[in-house]
Amino acid sequence: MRAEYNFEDIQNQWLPIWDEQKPFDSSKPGDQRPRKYVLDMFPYPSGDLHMGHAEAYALGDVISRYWVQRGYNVMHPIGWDAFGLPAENAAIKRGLDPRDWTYENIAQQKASMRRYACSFDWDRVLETCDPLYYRWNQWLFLEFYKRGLAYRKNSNVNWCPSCQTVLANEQVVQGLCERCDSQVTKKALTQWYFKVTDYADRLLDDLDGLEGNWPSKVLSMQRNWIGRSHGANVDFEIEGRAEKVSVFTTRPDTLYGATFMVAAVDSALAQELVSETSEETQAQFNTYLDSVKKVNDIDRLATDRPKSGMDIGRFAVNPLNGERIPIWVSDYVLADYGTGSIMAVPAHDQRDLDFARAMNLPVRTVIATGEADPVDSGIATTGDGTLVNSGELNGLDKADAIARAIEIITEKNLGQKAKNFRLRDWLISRQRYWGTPIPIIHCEACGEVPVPQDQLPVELPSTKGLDLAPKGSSPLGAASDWVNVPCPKCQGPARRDSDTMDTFVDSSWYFLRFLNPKSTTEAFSSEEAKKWAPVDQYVGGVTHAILHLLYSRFFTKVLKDMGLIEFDEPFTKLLNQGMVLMNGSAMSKSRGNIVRLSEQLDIHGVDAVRLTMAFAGPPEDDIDWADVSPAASSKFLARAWRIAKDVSSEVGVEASTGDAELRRVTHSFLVGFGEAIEGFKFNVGVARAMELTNALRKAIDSGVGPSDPAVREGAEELAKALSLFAPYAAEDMWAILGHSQVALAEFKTADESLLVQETITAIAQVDGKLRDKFEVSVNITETELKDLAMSSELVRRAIGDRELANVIIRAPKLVNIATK
Ligand code: ANZ
Ligand code: ZN
Repeated sequence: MRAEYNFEDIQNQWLPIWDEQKPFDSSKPGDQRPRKYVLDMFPYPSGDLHMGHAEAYALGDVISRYWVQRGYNVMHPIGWDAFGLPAENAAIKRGLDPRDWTYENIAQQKASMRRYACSFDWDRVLETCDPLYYRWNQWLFLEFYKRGLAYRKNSNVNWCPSCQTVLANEQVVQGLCERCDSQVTKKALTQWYFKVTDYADRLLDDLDGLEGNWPSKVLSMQRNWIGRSHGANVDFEIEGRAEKVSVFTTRPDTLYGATFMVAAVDSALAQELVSETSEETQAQFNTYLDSVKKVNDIDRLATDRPKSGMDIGRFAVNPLNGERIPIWVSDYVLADYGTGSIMAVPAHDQRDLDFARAMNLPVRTVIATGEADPVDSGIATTGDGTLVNSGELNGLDKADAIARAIEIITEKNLGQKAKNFRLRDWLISRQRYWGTPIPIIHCEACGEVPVPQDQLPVELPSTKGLDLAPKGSSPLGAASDWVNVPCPKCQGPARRDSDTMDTFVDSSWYFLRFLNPKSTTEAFSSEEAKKWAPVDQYVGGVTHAILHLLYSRFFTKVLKDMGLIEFDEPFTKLLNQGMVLMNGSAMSKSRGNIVRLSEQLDIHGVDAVRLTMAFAGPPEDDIDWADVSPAASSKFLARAWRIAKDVSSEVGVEASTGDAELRRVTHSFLVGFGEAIEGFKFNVGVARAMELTNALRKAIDSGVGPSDPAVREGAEELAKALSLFAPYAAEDMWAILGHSQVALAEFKTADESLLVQETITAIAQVDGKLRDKFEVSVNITETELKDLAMSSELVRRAIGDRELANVIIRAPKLVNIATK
């Protein structure tokens, strides 16, 4: 046995033993333990593990290990989100195959995870770039296609000129490409979409069921992203046009206040309306349209942007009051939201008011809200009030007027109740190599033909002879042997679709693939899903709070409708860990503040780094590595380790004969520790373990002594608890205490009878007279006792309005108050 705590020796001893023992194997035949599924968001193999991974996996491990030690069969798998641009860009830069780059990084990360003692089930592993995995992306795509949930359309899409690929709305951050920060532009392209909007209502409504189990911030981000609004579509007649134009409004109550109409400048309607105007107007329109194409949607909607637009000289007729209003085109109305045109009510809508003021258009108040006049103040009034200037709506309040207006337009066939979502369909095709090929063949005679099942997977061709550099169309298009195939239907010449799928497709269902990751006959087993899914606890960064979670939720609902699973939501509970910072800012090469994990592990050891991550604060907070002390963690671990060394009683000695006070400390530790971990207060859990360590040290060094059975009991529970944070030290302590495999050692159940604290009667005197009595714990502090006395009605009455001269406290028995 080693004489001193030495993390390096301990790591070297236990790592190979664990590799053989496989304590986290979750598919042992006949395993009767209840099941739990704990999942960490899988990493992108961009290089070796960094401090961020170290935090995420340390925290995920606390939860996973905890439930194992509470007697559960925990499934805790790991995989790699292995497709995507960084591999491809690295490959282009260094002339490598993206496969080699990716698998080298995976091997490196895997080795680091093992060393880091992640409690993964190493028999449940996947890589999304493996044809064994992505063939099921293709299968799912075709299932979606059958159901009309995968479709192709031509539209103006976000285009990154530098990555030379389309981007989903979600990948455009403040007008810039999420990956390379270039200004994103619009381009008309035919692309593949998943019809997420079919599920918008369910995606929104089911969030209510996650309340309390997901961070409320994430729930509200999801809600905003889906963005449902209720209102009406109202039909306006257009002079000189047979069909009416429908506008979406959330405020049909303000119909009488509509003083002009605005069509999105880039809408089909605008094109059509302008085509019947003078050449001069058309030329002016085209110039304006060209300038707008450079602006992205977010900027277009910004209220603080100067308004632009033009009067196209045509007129609409208000369906309620027959008023003739001019039609304008502008960029502040979006072509693909609602109907692409609006009725403008400048008195009660700020953007309309800004526009009216800029263009000198009339403003008419139709609801008296008591706010300042919008014409004078420049601020639209949006509050509740009484309808005015509004014919049959006059006198109603806002809510009643909305309801009444909808009734009227419905009765008169002028429109109907409507709702709209901010959520758009998900653009999934990418013009890049390193992704899942879209399993469709284009035939001139037959059109889109799905690749037959027995020809899946459509594997990526080799990169030999392919130029991967971005050029606006997929590099796969140039792989002529691969791309030219006979049509599966008519055998005529046809071409494979050369786009690949957005990698968010890969991560939308991977949690199900872990159920049987090597299956060649199905995407996942519905039988296994009944046993394990949904994921009980999901752990990962808040950066994935919108898209990844939304898409996984969408897939889950589709899979349920396909009859493959029985639940609606993939992740029952969600924990978002914070980030690891250095000196107040995110680590980055340009700042030169990167802390290397491998270096930290070399200096402090795995356990100290993991413990530091857990102890730094609540998991959702950021950790500043400059403010924490892995050296102190290491010192603490040495202290705890020495407790195990000092225990001198026999293994299996009866604890009940041990020191009663120490037993009370250990058993109340068990309660407090469990509560802390289950409530995600891992830092509190560590603090409790430190308290137990101190109590044990004191007991060993004082009268109780190292041979007392209560010392062994405490030391054993301490080793089990530390196993969550510092698995190496804990395993070593556990071995010193005469056992093996601490990772599977279940916590003792706290003995209630030991928890009752002794109480005593305390008295409060005022000027020598007994005034009140309290039942208090023998451990009550002076302040607690004083507060108790001072809040007593009887004591306060006895003091009256006299000033206090002196208060003497003798905890736990006496408070003596003297007045002047
Ligand atoms: C008249 C009105 C009066 C409006 C009023 C608001 C206040 P949300 O809540 O985001 O759904 N709108 C409709 N389609 C639009 C488009 N394609 N681009 C830009 N704006 C559009 O907003 C719905 C409101 O935004 C609609 O209700 C419409 O203006 C505008 F006192 O109609 B409202
Ligand atoms: Zn054909």
